[in-house]
Amino acid sequence: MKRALITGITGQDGLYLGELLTAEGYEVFGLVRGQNNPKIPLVREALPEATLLFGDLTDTSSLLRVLERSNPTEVYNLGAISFVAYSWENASITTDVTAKGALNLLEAIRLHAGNNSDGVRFYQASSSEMFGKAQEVPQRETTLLWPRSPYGVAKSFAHHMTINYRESYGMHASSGILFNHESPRRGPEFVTRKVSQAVARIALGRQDSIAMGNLDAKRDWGFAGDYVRAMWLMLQQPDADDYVVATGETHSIRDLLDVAFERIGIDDWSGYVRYDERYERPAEVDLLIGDASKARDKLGWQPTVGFRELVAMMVDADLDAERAS
Ligand code: NAP
Ligand code: F7E
Repeated sequence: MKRALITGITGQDGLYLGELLTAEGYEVFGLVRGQNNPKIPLVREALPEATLLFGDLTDTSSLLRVLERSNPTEVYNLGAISFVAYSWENASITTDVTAKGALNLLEAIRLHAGNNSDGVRFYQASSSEMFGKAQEVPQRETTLLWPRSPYGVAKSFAHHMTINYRESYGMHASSGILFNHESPRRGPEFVTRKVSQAVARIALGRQDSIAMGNLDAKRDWGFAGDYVRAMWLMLQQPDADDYVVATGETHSIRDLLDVAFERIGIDDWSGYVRYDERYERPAEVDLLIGDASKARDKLGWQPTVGFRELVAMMVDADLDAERAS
């Protein structure tokens, strides 16, 4: 039986990946931080067979202990401080977790596996945020990185460190450069979920308006359930590599508002959206659109959920959740 260790199992992608790996017959282990993590019941409900092990990406000895206990054949490093806006206010802890945490884990795997470090396959959750002030449209694996946030800088460090461990020690270490991916499990701080939750509450008369920042930024949004399959496919290849995972379509925040409000029968949302400069960022990423042709050709991966379907799925799920509350 294959054994997988997932860091960040309490997050959006960790839950979808855990479900995928369980369905593929893996024994799943998840790293969970904190002495009383409030998301444990959620993980236990979604992944009743997974074993949860306690540790923290900033604590290398805890990672060594978790590796010994799980003895994984595949390690997926999804753990990170992942909210870009937060990373300016908390640049140092973002660097400790999102950048150095990846190095801690790579080093722990090398120490744990000894001469057999190519026997443990490693996935690093890299991000389109590394492209930042995009130097090419669409962005591909070879596009110059120009991160615009402490989060993007931290992810760029972890991406290069993953490549370095592959080249230095022959580790089967792959980096997935994933563009924004969303779902009903998305954290409420991210723009898609913020909008789907607010729109559901507006439909039910429980909220009057939403306060938003820059409506002109454009993102390549896909469905998280599709994207975790790409992570898994990367680790099934004979050789480790780096892959862009994206839909190849881009939409503005205005488009997101159009589709979300349309779902509840409102064509003109201007009276429901307020501008609030607190949601502006010190430096913005204006346009992201990915070229995932390498993932399509080498992994046989392609997205199954389009933008309108994704937004409708999220609004519907939040309407159901609101009605049940
Ligand atoms: P998420 O929902 O924010 O989950 C992040 C996970 O990291 C949570 O499980 C969190 O645990 C864990 N974590 C935070 N600090 C940690 C620490 N010190 N030690 C161990 N674990 C820690 O993120 P996601 O959307 O699932 O994304 C998964 C990964 O892909 C992240 O690395 C993210 O940066 C990256 N990524 C995401 C996207 C996207 O669009 N979703 C795109 C590209 C890359 P707690 O629950 O305890 O906080
Ligand atoms: O912002 C604009 C904001 O926070 C998207 C993370 O998963 O994807 C995510 O990072 C855009 C930005 O995601 C609001 O300025 C306007 O331009 O949903 P977001 P993100 O920053 O793209 C990448 C790929 C990751 O790797 C990250 O981990 O929306 N925006 N008004 C707003 N954003 C938020 N959150 N809230 C607003 O009110």
